[in-house]
Amino acid sequence: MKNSKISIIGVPSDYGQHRRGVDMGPSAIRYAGVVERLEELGYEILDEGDILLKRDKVNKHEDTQLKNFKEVIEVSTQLSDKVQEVMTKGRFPLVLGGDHSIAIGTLAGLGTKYKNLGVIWYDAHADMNTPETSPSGNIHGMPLAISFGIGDDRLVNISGYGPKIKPENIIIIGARSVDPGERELIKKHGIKVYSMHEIDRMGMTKVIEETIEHLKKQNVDGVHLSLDLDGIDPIYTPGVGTPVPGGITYRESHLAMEMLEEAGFITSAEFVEVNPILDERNKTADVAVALMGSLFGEKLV
Ligand code: NNH
Ligand code: MN
Ligand code: MN
Ligand code: MN
Repeated sequence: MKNSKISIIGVPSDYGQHRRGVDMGPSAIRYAGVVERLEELGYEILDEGDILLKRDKVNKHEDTQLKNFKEVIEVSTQLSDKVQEVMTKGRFPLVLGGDHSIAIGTLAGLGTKYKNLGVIWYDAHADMNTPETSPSGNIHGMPLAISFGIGDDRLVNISGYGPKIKPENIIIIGARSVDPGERELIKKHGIKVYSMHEIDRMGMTKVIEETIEHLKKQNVDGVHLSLDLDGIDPIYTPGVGTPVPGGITYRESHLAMEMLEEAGFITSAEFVEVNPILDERNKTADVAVALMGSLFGEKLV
């Protein structure tokens, strides 16, 4: 990674979905040794601690059917500010979730600096539902659509502007559970998707080569990796709220991270959906940290 200074931002939010425990994700990832692992690679790590959440979960639906709407707005706004602060200090934002709704805040922060940001969405899901198409009312199924301008206006305009990213700069990798409304948005906006079919068929090497090529052609001024641990097969990462079988393997994921590191263009990252309550002996957090190792340049020899 070009930037040798990393700031870790914990976001213990479970507001974007209905299963408790994912709020303990940042703790589990710290326990799995993220700071030591990255320091070992020569980075200067600053753990910024966690975004403070008021735990008085009211669960009022107000004028929307979206779950914990007010809380998600609050977390997103705080996180956006924190990401901006970290970038002002010239540091690499490494965000630890928390459920994937936190990406709304991460991207809101990043978008203040990067006007043509590339986004790699490593996930079993497309996270492109809207209040109208969502099967669950869970905001963690919506952050990608929200960030390119589709969804509840108040979420689209977090930090006072929106959209944050362009659909042509998005690449989804690992999709295998896509809802009908999401499929329509993918078609309508021409979002680039490497589903499990393409990964099986082309191999991860080609998938990442094309990803890098595409983002370079788009002339992006930064690349954000948003990695949902459920993108990986639940054999390796069982501690997630919505596991989907038939996912990306451990080895393929390492290869992907290593190739992204070699490309040298990742400017921020987030690792989300680690839920230690659903996990087996912190396996999922361990995988998250191992993948961070590869993303930040760990080499065997
Ligand atoms: N698509 C479903 C929904 O909108 C599930 C989303 N779950 C995720 N997304 N974990 O990454 O509720
Ligand atoms: Mn997700
Ligand atoms: Mn997912
Ligand atoms: Mn490796």
